[in-house]
Amino acid sequence: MLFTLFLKLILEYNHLNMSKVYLLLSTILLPLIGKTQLPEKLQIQWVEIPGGTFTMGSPTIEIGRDTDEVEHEVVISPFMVSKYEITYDQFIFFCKATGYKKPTSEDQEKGNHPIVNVDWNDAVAFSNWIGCRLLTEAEWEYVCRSGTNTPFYYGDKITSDQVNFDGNYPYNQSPKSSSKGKPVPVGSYKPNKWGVHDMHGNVWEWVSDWYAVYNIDDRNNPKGPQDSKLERIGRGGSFYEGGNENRCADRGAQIPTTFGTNIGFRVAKSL
Ligand SMILES: [Ca+2]
Ligand SMILES: [Ca+2]
Repeated sequence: MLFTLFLKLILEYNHLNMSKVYLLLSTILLPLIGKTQLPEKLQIQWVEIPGGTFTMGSPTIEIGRDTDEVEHEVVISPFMVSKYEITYDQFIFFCKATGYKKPTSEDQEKGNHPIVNVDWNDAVAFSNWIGCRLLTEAEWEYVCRSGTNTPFYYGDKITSDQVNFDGNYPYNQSPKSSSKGKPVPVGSYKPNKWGVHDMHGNVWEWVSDWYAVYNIDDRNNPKGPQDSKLERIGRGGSFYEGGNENRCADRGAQIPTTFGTNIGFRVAKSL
């Protein structure tokens, strides 16, 4: 309550962008007023990810790849990842608890559908509030692959029975399949080998890195470039894209203030 009042006062007197002010203040003030919690029924469900080494990127022979997917070896420390994309109910609880601006609910299905229409700053603000963080891009791909090295964790093909993607644009000469044309409730499809759902499709997931050419010498838990670049990264494709963009290695780049009905996020925490 104290935090919300303070935030509103600052905004009213300075006419500032709420996302940026919240980001700044949340890191300073939230530790002072105690950690805030989601209620029991909205708690994040966590999956523990083992540490390991994997090849990030795609082989040059992979169908549909882009040149920004240069293969390189990366070492990842163990961490926790949310089993599902963050949902509408989880994000709106955060908005109500803090006074944070609600994303537009036009074109948004509620309940345990993934939250959409959130920009990168919104995703970071939520993550800060629950004492978590976004995944790094390398962590994201490591979780998606879950020990596999194929274009998808299912192998080299997907259908719309496996992934919420636009099956009108199939991958690798697979037969066409249907398109739902919208997000579905999180966890509607089978999880990957590590028990994590919707890493392919449903909604794009913001990760923490700036977009740049991979620094293949940055091998241990890479966090991407530290100096400010233009775009942040989303991973995993969505209901709106065909097979190519739903591959493990595909990299989506958007300016951080981008939002849309096909962009959400999931969260991580270090062990
Ligand atoms: Ca997803
Ligand atoms: Ca791409």
